[in-house]
Amino acid sequence: MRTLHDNALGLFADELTHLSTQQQYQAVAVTIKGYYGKQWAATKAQADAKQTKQVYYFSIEFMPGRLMASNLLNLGIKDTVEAGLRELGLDPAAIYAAEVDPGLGNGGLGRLASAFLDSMASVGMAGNGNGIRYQYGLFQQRFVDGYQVELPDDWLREPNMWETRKENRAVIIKYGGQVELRPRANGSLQAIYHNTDDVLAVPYDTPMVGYRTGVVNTMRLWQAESVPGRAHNLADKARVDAITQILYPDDSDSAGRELRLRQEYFFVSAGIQSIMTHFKRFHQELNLLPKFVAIHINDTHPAMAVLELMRILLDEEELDWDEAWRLTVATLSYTNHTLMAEALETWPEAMFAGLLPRLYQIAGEIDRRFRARYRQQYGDLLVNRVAPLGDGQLRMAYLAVIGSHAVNGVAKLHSELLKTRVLKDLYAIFPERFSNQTNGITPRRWVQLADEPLAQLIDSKIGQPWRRDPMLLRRLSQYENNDEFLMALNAAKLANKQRLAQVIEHQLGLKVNPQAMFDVQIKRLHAYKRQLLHVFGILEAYLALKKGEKRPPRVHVFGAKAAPSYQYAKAVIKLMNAVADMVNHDPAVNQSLQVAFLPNYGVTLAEQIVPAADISEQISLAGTEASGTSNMKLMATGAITLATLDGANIEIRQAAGERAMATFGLTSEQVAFAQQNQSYRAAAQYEADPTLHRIVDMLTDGSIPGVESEGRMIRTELLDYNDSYFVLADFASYVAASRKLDQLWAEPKAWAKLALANIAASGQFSADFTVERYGRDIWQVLPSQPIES
Ligand code: GL7
Repeated sequence: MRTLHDNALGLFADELTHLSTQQQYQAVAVTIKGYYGKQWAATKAQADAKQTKQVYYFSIEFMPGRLMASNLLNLGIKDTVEAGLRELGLDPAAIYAAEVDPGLGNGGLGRLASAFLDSMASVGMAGNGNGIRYQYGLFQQRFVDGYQVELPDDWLREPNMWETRKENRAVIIKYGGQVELRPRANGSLQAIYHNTDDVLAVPYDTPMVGYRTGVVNTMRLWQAESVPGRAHNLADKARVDAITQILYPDDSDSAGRELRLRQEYFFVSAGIQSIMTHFKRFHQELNLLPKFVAIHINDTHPAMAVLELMRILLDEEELDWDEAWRLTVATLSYTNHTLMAEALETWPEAMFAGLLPRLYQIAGEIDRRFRARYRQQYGDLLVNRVAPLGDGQLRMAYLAVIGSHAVNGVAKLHSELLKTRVLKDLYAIFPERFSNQTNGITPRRWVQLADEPLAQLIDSKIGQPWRRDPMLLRRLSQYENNDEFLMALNAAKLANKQRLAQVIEHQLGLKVNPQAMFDVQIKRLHAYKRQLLHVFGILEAYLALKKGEKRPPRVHVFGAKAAPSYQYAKAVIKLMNAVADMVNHDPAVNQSLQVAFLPNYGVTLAEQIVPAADISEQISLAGTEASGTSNMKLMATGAITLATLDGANIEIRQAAGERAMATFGLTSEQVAFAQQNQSYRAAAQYEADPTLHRIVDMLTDGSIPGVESEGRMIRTELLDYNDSYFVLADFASYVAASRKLDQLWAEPKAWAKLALANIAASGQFSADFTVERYGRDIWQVLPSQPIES
């Protein structure tokens, strides 16, 4: 700990114990950097020396979460450092809590990207992140009078201790202007740009420390700055800075705005330029590019990688079209993350051509060749539907499929629906490109760090090897009839619930009963995820309790942000808070029913909620949630899933066993059938079920104070617009499944046995396995040797 004292003095010219917790955090961070700095350099040196193939994961979002505890765990020095800190009279937990959580993403998609970086380092794969260093992350959510209020997330106000600015690796990004094509001596065309608007992209590198592998990979985030000497006034500078100032707070929907297009080109062009520079330091032959480089397009936002790589190979490397195209397709791969049609990004041709004229020309040529190549065989109609240009738009998802050698969905059902619905026509042309790669999570963050009581219990029974290989959790099955173990499992859960109860009391001033069943739904607020169905379940219990029925006590815990412009989602938030108020203040029910809606859901809050959950609500309308990943985190810490047969829920049920999950609701086939035949009548459900009738009426008859306009909006969606997400259709079976869990709760050992079945089966959802499958099926990259340092 000598270095820690020196670092404190060096940074702040004061003794460690005199510093603020934030300053202590910074001193500890600098000390930790000393541990991994060598490994980081060695990882790069070994990759260069051995020429290992590099994966570049292009993602417009990353949500790494706080990194201090995770870095210590992965370096294998967490216990030692914590003991040292305590000896100095410092509190490790308080120091960890001083770190800001970089919320550079909206939800599951961004979190998955970060899990993959952690996993690639942890299986020894050479994996790099490429994204944007937003000055402001996803908004901070507050509730005022039950309404969502958004505050800016000024996450860089305190210094970011992990990143390193690499000014010497900055590149220039060109927007706008005109392109002139001049014939070269060899007959190819030279592109000359006039009057472009140039912006400097400066990389900031953050280490991704592997779990006890010695591997330290890099997440590279780019920041926009004026090219030195070229900003003529403050307005110029402000326009440039705006490019990386804010994260678009839209979940799934494409943000049809020019600034978003600028952001996308910014990190795609910067990333590809830096990849090419690095590649060319070692190789003269461009045809080796796919042998040493894999570029992954994470969802549609970086799809213009197809155009940018073509531009560089054609214009800068002077390859002919066919060779450039062959290399581009062989280097790129694409993951689709959603079934929401509105999220298949498209750009108006005029806007795209104005901002990126050369890329637009290349898109036109890809479109022309695609049509010429496939028209005969597949017919004009099909080709028109999926060509890169159509209806005056550039269709980025189609471009991504056409320009990649591999395309995947993120759970079995989702990948099937891509083939049969969303990307059906392109599947007809390129069937060999399609595969499934079910999502994963990092059990290090969610079990080892967030759920220490469980992790220690597991260690005490099967030792520590599961920490490296989570498939070994299967060995816990031998305790399924061991009463002592089952009671210990319940005790570990109770400890986590007590901790969450403190958070709830601190944040909401609400005292909840830790002995109650904790029923958790944590995810973005979206109509298809059906938080409304959960609210209806709460109202069902409320009415039953009011009538004097007995129910085992439940605490409903929510976390959810709504996109600021998504009015329906915001109305549901207001309703949730109003129902919480009504229930929590009603002495006739609040011994058995409580609702805690914690504001500002994100990675850090999830770390407190996940281990405390008894029930995991995964209740999206079947056929709408691509995969989900909170479902995996929650099962890994022993929650029992209350679920529709959607996304990865289906695979979780297969893994844990049918009995270990409470399922309900229409299947995706039934939903599709009802939609095709327009056979669903929401009003008929409302008329037929008196409880449902009563609940829907409560929205507007004043029973729930303060939701007049929101209640009307929701009622209109349900009855006048025929309930787009089948909430009323699934209500009865949802309540029945939930009531079964009430019965199970009465038998703590039976409950613990099912929790155990989930924990023991959770290993297969480690993202380590997911990235290994991507490596084998898509990137042609093997997990490699530990670093020799
Ligand atoms: C999402 C999906 O909605 C979610 O089901 C999936 O688990 C996640 C990661 O693959 O990707 N797609 C998307 O646009 N967001 C998601 O979370 C924001």
